[in-house]
Amino acid sequence: MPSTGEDRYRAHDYFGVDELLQEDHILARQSVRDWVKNSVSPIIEDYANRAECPVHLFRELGEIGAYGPSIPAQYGGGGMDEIAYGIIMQELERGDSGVRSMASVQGSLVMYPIFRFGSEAQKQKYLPKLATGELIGCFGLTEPNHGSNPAGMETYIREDGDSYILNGSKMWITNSPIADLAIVWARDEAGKIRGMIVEKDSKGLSAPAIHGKWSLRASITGELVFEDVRVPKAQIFPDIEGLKGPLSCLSKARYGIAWGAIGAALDCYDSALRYSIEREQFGRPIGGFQLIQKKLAEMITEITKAQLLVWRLGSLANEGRARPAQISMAKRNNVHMALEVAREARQIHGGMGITNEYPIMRHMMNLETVLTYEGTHDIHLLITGHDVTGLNAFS
Ligand code: TGC
Ligand code: FAD
Repeated sequence: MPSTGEDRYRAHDYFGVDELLQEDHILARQSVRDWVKNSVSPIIEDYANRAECPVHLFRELGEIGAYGPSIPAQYGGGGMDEIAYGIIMQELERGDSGVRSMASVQGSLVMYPIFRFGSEAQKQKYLPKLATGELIGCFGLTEPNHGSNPAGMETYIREDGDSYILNGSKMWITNSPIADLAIVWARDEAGKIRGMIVEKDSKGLSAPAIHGKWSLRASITGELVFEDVRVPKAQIFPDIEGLKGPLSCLSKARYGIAWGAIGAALDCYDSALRYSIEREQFGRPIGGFQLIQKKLAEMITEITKAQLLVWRLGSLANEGRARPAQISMAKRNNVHMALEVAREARQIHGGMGITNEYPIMRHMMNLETVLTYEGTHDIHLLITGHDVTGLNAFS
């Protein structure tokens, strides 16, 4: 069995997907992997334990090009393809789902809508500073009474001269208490969903933190409360109306999560494999017992299937052919797979598996959120159900 460093990583590439990667994919993966090893892994258990967000990482994530890897370089993005974007998310989530969330929200839910739907002035003003992490953004879609069904949103805008007046609230918003700006989705007087960039110092805007999370503890989550917030018309996205706007952003982020979850699974698998060789019971390594081998064999089988799924999805995305329903299937499958791998890895570690000597419980708890946000496990199942039957379970 490969014993150290890169050998171990190669052992995780069971079907040789690496041979399908380009040089820039490998380079991006290596540089993010190195950064995670040096800047995330040594501190993350402590931050998660204290339920504190390592905010200093926002700038560093900008330096390694983790924000908007597939957004064109002229706007500060990485100018890379969708597979590079996925691989970067995988390596970040190998460190922690909350760190991957920092990058997902900034790149896919804040930079992407500005790039895709914003005016040229909005792009010039915000994208370069978001790309470096000088500005931090958040994405407000979910409301206290409308999670899985954002079409029911109650947050609204009404016209007032050169501005709109925004009222309502958003719930469970990653980064909101520390964000400089929020992408907010609200209904206009005609009932259409509009997107806008709301700056944090706007009068009437507050962003209280949500406390008491047992999951994604190194990520900060909060509300967005709007009380007669004046939003200049120049801050509205000119090029999009309707739920398609926010859902397109979700497609982008869900794609990254499908890759990212593999990183969490690999970290759990790697730890379990190593432990199974080192830990002896009944006079021999526990990895020699058939029941432990069954767990490990099933873990790497499921990881490999997930790798092949995102590889193909990435190829389709590069051709602009990845359908939302395919992205839903990959997000659902891969996150569930990672959670199952974490649970099996926890068992292989025995009692040690519940401690923060190992990353397993942190990944497992994080993945409970990942299973729910960006569309719950069951909502993605229903999206597949709709796709294959043509019958919509939502209406
Ligand atoms: P429906 O009628 O199906 O669609 C309305 C319009 O949107 C289009 N569309 C999409 N476009 C792009 N990507 C997608 N994934 C799309 N899904 C739908 C659709 O074609 C249609 O376009 P048009 O031109 O005909 O108007 O809408 P529905 O109201 O029936 O909703 C369906 C449903 C339930 C699947 C949708 O509402 C949904 O996905 N719900 C889940 C909500 C969700 O995922 N929320 C996530 C909030 S953000 C978050 O969690 C961030 S976590 C951040 C972190 O990483 O920390
Ligand atoms: P609900 O929609 O109330 O669902 C509750 C349960 O009912 C789920 O099991 C669901 O699957 C099930 N259910 C709902 N409808 C149906 C149906 N039709 N058929 C069968 N079952 C159904 N949102 C943002 O906008 N921005 C963010 O940055 C963001 N970050 C988040 C960070 C964290 C840590 C968390 C936990 C959430 C975040 N979210 C964010 C919100 C997230 O997207 C929602 O929690 C998620 O979409 C589910 O909504 P809900 O929690 O209101 O659950």
